[in-house]
Amino acid sequence: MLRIAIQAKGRLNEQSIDLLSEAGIGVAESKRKLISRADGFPMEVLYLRDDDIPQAVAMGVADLGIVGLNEVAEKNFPVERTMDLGFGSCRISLAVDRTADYNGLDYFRGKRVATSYPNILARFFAEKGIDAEIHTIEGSVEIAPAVGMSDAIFDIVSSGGTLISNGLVEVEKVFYSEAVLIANPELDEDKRRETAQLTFRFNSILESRGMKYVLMNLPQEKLDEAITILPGMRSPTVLPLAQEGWCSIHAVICESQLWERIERLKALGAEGILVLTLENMIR
Ligand code: PRT
Ligand code: ZN
Repeated sequence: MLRIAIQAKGRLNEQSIDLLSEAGIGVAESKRKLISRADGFPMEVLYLRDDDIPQAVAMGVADLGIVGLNEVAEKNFPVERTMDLGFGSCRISLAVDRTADYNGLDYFRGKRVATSYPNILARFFAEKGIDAEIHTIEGSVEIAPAVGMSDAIFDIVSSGGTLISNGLVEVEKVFYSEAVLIANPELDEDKRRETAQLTFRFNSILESRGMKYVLMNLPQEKLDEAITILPGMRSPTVLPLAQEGWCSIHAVICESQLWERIERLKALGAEGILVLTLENMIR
């Protein structure tokens, strides 16, 4: 039986539980428990602080983990990055006071930079040949320059709102992160098979995101033209209608192309167009 570590509370908790649940795996939301048994899959769920997940997976306390790539890269424990999960996107950036005269990376020479990601920052500065003082602080990194603790910060940025409200400006985007599925590198054969079942479900969920299932009625004589407009997993499905000369056509369309395709199909005479949300796409 697999044991997966997820964040007990915080930004990745809810989306981790949602992804498991979409994959047919029921997970208790009780945040007071350390561990619980999942429904619908041979799995136990371990609720941890995100900082502890890479180590728990490296040590085999958990077989799998869902955690930000930033934590994996910072901690540098030996774990396999099995799959990118498409949520929790952010970047870790260098930011300086809005009024600073920033002129490129050389600005940081001899400067004090506050961060909760000293290893990622040290690797970046070493690669660029910049000699700076890295100050590790745990929380509220963004206030460090205002209270005189540092000249700059290296912190997670998502919308950029936190930087602006602290009078800072993002000057270098260093590391891009999203939630990832990590695995202990020494899983036995049974656990590898179960992990493959899990990633198969996750992949079909991620692939279906942004896809729509479209049904419409179309005059039979326009069918060939409609097929050139509609993609499909193989080709669109076409069914006869009781009314002579008409057919029903079904296809999967990427959300970004949806309206453009529908306008072209309407121009061909398509009627009764239904657009449905796709839950899974199994190739
Ligand atoms: O208690 P525990 O240790 O488990 O949680 P935590 O407080 O350490 O982490 P948490 O829940 O804040 O974040 C978990 C993970 O979410 C991070 O490791 C990232 O992988 C991811 N993530 C995505 C973010 C953000 N977006 C984010 N915006 N983590 C933090 N932030 C913070 C950031 O530190 C800054 O203070 O949000 C602020 C910036 O946001 P904007 O939108 O104002 O730019
Ligand atoms: Zn944390």
